[in-house]
Amino acid sequence: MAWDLLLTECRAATMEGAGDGAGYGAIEDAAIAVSGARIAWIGRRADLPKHTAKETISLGGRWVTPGLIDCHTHLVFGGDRAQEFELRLGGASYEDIAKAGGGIVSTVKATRAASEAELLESARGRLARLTAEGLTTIEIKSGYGLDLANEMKQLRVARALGRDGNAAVRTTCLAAHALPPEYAGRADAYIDLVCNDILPAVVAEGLADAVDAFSERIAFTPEQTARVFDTAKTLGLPVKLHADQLSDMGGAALAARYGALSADHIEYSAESGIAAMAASGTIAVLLPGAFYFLREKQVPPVDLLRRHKVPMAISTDSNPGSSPTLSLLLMLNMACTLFRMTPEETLAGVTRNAAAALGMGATHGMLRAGYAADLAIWDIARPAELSYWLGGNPCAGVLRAGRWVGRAFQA
Ligand code: DI6
Ligand code: FE
Repeated sequence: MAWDLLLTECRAATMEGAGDGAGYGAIEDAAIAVSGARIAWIGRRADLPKHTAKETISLGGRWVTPGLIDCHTHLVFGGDRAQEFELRLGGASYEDIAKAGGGIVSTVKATRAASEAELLESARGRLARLTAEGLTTIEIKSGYGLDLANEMKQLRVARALGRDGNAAVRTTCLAAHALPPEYAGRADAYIDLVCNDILPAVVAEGLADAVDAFSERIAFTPEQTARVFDTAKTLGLPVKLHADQLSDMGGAALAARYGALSADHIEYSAESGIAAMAASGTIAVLLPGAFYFLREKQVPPVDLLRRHKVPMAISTDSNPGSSPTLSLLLMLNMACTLFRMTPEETLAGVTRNAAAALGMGATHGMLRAGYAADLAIWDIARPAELSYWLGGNPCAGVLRAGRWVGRAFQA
């Protein structure tokens, strides 16, 4: 066998079977061979077949995991919402602020006012913070444009970030995120615009890999959401849903009815919705940053998800209003402390299950021959450390599609 790169003397958390209580799929004293953009071989070093490698690097016992995957972000936006944070600390609720014309709509104003170059520069800086922590794949949503030109602008910026090559970028059109001010009192007319104009144009330009919506009292009804999903299906795109974040809207069941890739947040989902997700293969995406930052009290139904065997993903929900974070590792810690998840579940949540939430489970999220050579290398003694530290960054190197994106260790 002729390989481009051979990594030896490492410990691999392959994540095979992980999240099902099978451990991290760990291989002690492992070797990992890369050819081109893919993993060519992985196993115990003692079992290495006869080979040549253009380069061999000893990792000195470091741990290797799949590159981390953040499967739910709103990374491209203008402005910030620090002032709204102060209002909330003074007693106003997230919903109060949204109803008073602030909230998402204030970020819409700032995003519309920003040029494409400005949005690209600010999002690029944020993405660099995430990739420094071992991220190799990210999903980025629109939803702060809320008209044809500005939704397209946000999605073009997300695609441009993908062309930078440091992370694989999956884009999601979230035009049904909030009601733009010019449609006040005319939500159905705005949904007409989304279905008749925005989604078809976005698909024609190849700008979206999926469609999302926010079904909530302060956003869109289940009926309006269903119209958006029907259009997505007609256009051939998979769907995802911001479901039951602030109240039980039957969102989990609605997402399942459309075979959604994921239902996200789901703090308030009922057991019938969780059972429907299990039947449709819909992934639960849990977002502890938003839970923490909004001081939410209702914990997502983790025990029900376990009982119904719904795979759980963890994500930053990185956005200026409800989860202004640029640390996926911090979300692992919060998922353990706030949601009582195990470190193994949370690591599966940012690898294998996050890949599934993006429809990428056949190529990403595990260390396996044939899978993408997306690897994160860690200065840790055991995988649980990834959810243990509150801040700090033990990432020692990142390989993405077989190329070094960062490498901070001496071979
Ligand atoms: N739920 C969220 O947590 C984000 N979007 C959504 O539908 C928040 C977006 C924001 O407040 O700007
Ligand atoms: Fe979100």
